[in-house]
Amino acid sequence: MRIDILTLFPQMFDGLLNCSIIGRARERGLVDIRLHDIRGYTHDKHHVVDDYPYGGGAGMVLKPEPIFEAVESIKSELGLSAVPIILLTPQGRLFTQGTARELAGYQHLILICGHYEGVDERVADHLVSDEISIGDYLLSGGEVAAMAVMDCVVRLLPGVLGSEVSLVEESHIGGLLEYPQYTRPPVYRGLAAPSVLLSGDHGEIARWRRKQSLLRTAKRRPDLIEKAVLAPEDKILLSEAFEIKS
Ligand code: 6GU
Repeated sequence: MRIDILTLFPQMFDGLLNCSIIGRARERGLVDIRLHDIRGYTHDKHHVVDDYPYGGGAGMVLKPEPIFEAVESIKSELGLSAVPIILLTPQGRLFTQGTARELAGYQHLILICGHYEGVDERVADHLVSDEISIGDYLLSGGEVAAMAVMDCVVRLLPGVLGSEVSLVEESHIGGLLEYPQYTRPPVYRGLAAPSVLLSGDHGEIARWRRKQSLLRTAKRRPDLIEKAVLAPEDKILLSEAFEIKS
């Protein structure tokens, strides 16, 4: 996959691009990530990228010209292939694991990081194919959101993770929160890991984990429990737990 990122702050991506999963995926040629400084597509002496909002009000708005020209330059380099052009903005549709899976199916993505009070709406209306937000809170710019989207997408690309890890991600968890994990030592500062995990009884371990996932999800994320596909045993388990507690 190739990912082109348009940003006013390309240096913000240095760490992410060179470490961990993304760093390794790039080294192995599984993803080609290119940064473009929006300022490089201005033509005036001072490389101005923003201007006052029409109609007045606080803050500055990103001008359309450098963004249109940057996207057109990337597209002309690539020929006619259909590529999603995604604007990262708090006004976008909410990014989920489903969105990540959808985006991982493309050969190429273009991500545009918004900044200041916003981006001239003609970019959203006539240049981009999608607008994405990563959640209901305000970041100072789209860069952190672009990094989150890119991280989620890259780890789904074939060959980036071991196959056993990706299978767990897709099927086992199934819309529930993860169960708690423990490792050695068995007792740390008097705190024991759950004995069932050291029992060697794989059936018991699987039941314990399922129960932990269900209870933790019901408690912390009732919105996810409502959407989850639950087996009859899951429902019995949940109703018992909540009868005892209430
Ligand atoms: Cl994509 N941008 C900004 N500025 N804030 C956000 C966001 C994006 N997603 C959540 N908050």
